[in-house]
Amino acid sequence: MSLLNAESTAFRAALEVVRAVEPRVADAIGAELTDQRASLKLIASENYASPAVLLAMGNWLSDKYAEGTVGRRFYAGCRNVDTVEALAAEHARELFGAAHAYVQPHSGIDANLVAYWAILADRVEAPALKRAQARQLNDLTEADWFELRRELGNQRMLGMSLDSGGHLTHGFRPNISGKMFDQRSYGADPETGLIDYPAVREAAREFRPLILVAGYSAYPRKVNFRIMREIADEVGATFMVDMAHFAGLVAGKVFTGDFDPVPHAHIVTTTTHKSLRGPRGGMVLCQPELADQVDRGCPMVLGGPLPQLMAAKAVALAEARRPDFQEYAQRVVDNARALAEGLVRRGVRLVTGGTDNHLALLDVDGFGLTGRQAEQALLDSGIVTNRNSIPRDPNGAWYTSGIRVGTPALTTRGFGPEQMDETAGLIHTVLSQTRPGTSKARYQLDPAVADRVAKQAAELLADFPLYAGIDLG
Ligand code: DSN
Repeated sequence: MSLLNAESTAFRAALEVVRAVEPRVADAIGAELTDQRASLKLIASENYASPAVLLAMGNWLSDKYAEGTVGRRFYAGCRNVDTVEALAAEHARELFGAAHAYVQPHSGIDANLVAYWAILADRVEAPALKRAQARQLNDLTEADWFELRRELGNQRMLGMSLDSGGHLTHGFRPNISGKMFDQRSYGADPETGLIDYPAVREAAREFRPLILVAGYSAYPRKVNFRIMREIADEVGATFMVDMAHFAGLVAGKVFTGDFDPVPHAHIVTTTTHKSLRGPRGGMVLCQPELADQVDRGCPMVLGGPLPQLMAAKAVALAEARRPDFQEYAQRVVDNARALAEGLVRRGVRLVTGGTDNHLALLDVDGFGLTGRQAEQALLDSGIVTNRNSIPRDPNGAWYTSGIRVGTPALTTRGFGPEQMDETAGLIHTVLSQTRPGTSKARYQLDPAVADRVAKQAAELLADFPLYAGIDLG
């Protein structure tokens, strides 16, 4: 049986088995494939994992508890979990040139919490913490906990501001990190949208953070991690990089030298499902001195590891070590540039004027629209994006004035610069034909225009079948 036939057989059989118990779940899984095939997916944080990655998740590894780390588990019978966890960590170390890899985090937030805890435990002189680590957590008294909170609380974190493209988990209020840390933000230059390194240095000198965080979810440029590390060293901060968005570009050797965070940061966190194209999940890479604390992630911060996810991470990381992944990563960036240039040529304003990573941030204020109106109008037209704040956003974080677009998914699908330019044309058509309505959420778009664009999007997609080997019948 050819590999393509095997994929089709495997997914068909799996759905048949699910259908026998709860057909509505089987239907939803099938419908999701139909939806994903039919839309122009430009969400910068999404991708399409390979059939091998998807299949590695759906099996009996899921049935196993495995708190602890490889060879040191709180449960018996973990030898196969040890195998997949060790393989995933080995692939991660080799791929990124990291001294240590911890592959248990279930998500990016979890990975960041593991990292924050490891840094606190490593850096903060906290006798109560040392006592806590020497004993079972259950044995700690209320007084112990009080002392611990007093010692660890209110440490300082300096991270990128949300409206410059930073992430909630970098010390912002809607996330626990905003309660754990006294946070201050560095922003991008309001005129250029670019990180202002001298301003970051000044903020760090004044604030003297314990942790300097770099990384973003909506910044369309490269970050110079060598400079950021120099700043961290100058003020005695631990330098952490959250590379969730661009891990695939690091893995694919597009971001090298000053732009590769791994040699510069003390600790690097990531998700595995964005540009890295693996299963949903997280991961931490670190220098040897933090490894012991990072490995305490479960049970200190995380619930039991998900062995089926670690298996899928091992498969995805093995894929990312192949030469064709480097070609993929380069195409992601080339495609983003083509998309950005196509938008700018048609008169769309982009934050920073362009991109040198996998994403671009459109300022839709020029069309008289909020991000929310633009997002919905694009969705009506078969184009899936998400609204996003832009620097000095007049519409706040809910309605926003921006639309974020990214190329990892469509690049996996096979799109090249020519298709990205056509995509830019479709986006421009929708934005220029949409009129604001009576509220920041309402808008008017002639359904005939939306239908025409959706049809053009479908024609564009027809040449690039998604999961070509899978026919659910
Ligand atoms: N939700 C992710 C994104 O869309 O960028 C980040 O956590």
